[in-house]
Amino acid sequence: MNLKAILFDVDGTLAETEELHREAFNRTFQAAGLPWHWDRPLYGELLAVTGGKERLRHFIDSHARSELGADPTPAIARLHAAKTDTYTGLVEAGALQFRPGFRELITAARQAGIRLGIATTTSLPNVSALLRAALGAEGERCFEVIAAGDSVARKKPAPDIYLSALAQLGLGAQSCMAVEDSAAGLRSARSAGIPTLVVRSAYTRHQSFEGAALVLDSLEELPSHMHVPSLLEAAQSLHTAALSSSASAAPAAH
Ligand code: XBP
Ligand code: MG
Repeated sequence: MNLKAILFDVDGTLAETEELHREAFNRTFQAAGLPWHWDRPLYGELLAVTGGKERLRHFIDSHARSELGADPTPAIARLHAAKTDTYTGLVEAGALQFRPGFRELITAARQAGIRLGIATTTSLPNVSALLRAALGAEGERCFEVIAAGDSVARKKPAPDIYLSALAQLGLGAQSCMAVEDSAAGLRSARSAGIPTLVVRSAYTRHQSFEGAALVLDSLEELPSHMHVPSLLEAAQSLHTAALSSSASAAPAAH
């Protein structure tokens, strides 16, 4: 089966975003007069909870239960909206760029008629700001589907966001490939049945990635791993290899 679409995660995959998310959370806490500061070790632990609102709720439940009263839900919504404004402002000011190879892969895939989608836990305004900053004013239009944030009931590691992207594309899982950076993202994509390339990021290098088609530290390593000259050919070869290894690993049909 040929590769028909590539589905990209955003945070950690297209760009190393998590330090900027952390900065935006901390600026928001300070502006709200809250005595909280998320340092790197703490944020590394908090990343186990995907989704900014969910992460905030988990932090409040585990570290700051008394500070927002009996029902923290309205405060979480306000804080998260302020954090999104801060984060998108920083992205628009040029704080992020794509990781090496992603722009090239996106360009080559578009030229070859391979469809592109996004499947992410992050909020839609964050995706839009990054795509515009990295790819120009028309950046969002490179992607036929942008499945993001609260558009599904369950965030990664549940498969919902990938299933939503597949449904919008009208494609089966095996004709696509996902690109992820985290164990939660890999689980989400694999639970949806999609062969997955992992490109580890700053906060995910220590995680384990059983079930990935391949694990790299940079997308630029992909062509040499697949013994082909270009990123797109490498993605296509990896997809073919992933399908044939999953077929050979499947129990024989009787
Ligand atoms: C990324 C996330 C996101 C961001 C924050 O996970 O968990 O929550 O950290 O974004 P993944 P919001 O890369 O697996 O999709 O604050 O907008 O939720
Ligand atoms: Mg990610």
